[in-house]
Amino acid sequence: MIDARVNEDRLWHSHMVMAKIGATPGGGVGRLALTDLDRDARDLFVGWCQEAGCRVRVDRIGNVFARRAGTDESAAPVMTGSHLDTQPLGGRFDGIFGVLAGLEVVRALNDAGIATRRPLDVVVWTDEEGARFRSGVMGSGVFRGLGTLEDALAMTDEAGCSVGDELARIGYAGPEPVGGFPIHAYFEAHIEQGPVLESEGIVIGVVEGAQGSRRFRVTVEGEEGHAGTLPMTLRRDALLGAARMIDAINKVAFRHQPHPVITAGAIHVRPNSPNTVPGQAVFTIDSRHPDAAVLAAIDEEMRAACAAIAEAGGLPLRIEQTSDNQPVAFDPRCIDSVRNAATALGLSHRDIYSGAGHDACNLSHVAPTGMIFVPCEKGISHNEKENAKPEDLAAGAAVLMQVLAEWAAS
Ligand code: HGY
Ligand code: MN
Ligand code: MN
Repeated sequence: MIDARVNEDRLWHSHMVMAKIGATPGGGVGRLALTDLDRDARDLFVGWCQEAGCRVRVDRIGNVFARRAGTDESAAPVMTGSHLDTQPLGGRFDGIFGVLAGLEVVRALNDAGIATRRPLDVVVWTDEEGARFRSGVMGSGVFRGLGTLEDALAMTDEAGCSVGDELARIGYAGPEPVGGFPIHAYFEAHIEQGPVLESEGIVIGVVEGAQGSRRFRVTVEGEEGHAGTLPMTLRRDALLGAARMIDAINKVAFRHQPHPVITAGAIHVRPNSPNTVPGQAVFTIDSRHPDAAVLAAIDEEMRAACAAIAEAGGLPLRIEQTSDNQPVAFDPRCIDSVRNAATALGLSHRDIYSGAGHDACNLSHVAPTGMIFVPCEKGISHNEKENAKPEDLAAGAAVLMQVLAEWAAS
């Protein structure tokens, strides 16, 4: 064990200062990727890291790397991090804890005057949530070679703003190539975003892996018409069709045991007027399951269900898959490191599987990867009420410090 101590108050205070950027009336945070608010959060993080003696570099997809030098600068770095972008009505800890826990490790090692052989990188990955640009885990995805940099830079939001233009506008279109360098190990600390740890009174989740997820954009074409004069029998109502499809995919989820989680989270209607029969509806599907084969089978069932409704209603249908994240199993050596660190620190812990996706899922394709979970209140996340305890965040950061130090010495 290294003789350094995490500062609980400093870690909590950093969260509260960061939470002011994009604070929402309901006590949460709304900080969409590559907005001015995301820029302000990145700038705050970069300033803190520079104060802590880190050298900061930015790659071409906007990933930010704050490096604490090691005694052997030629050695492949040990890496930690997460994301600072949030859901539109998100919380103060999802992603942010992983970034600030990494910074706290740097600060605590500095306080203790401890040098590591390997450099330590604390990373902010671009657009993990995919709430604005619809893919999700974008920065870490390009970093590991999932999709091309050009395609990611060309992605646009609903207003037609591209990732490339927004990166340039906020000053985070970095010069560094994306990925392509060796990483000795990657560890990410994150709130569980589920109820298990809190309900069992356990502080540390030793994360074994994460379920797979696929996202789709479904476009249903109908025909605009007058709400007062177009007879019900002559309508091609795109929103009604979409509603029936959403109900059908929800039923697909319950047909599979243990059923997956399928969500239609966003919808847009054209022209979106109370007295015009909708001519077009576009909605998203987020489908997840721990088993890749079941995920694929669910995909087929959903497509068939939507096609049957489209056929019956005379509603031309287009289903585009916008992401495909396979289930991942983290490296057993990293899982053991997390479990051993929790044990050495005398912290209650249990193995756990992640229902949420994380940047660590991408990093697991290019480095030995592990994750550390801490409880969040009632398991609530992607919600302004998301909350965590200072002592749990500190415990997670302490485990993170031990595993990073272990791997930085190996
Ligand atoms: O959606 C997810 O799983 C992550 O919280 N972005
Ligand atoms: Mn997250
Ligand atoms: Mn999230």
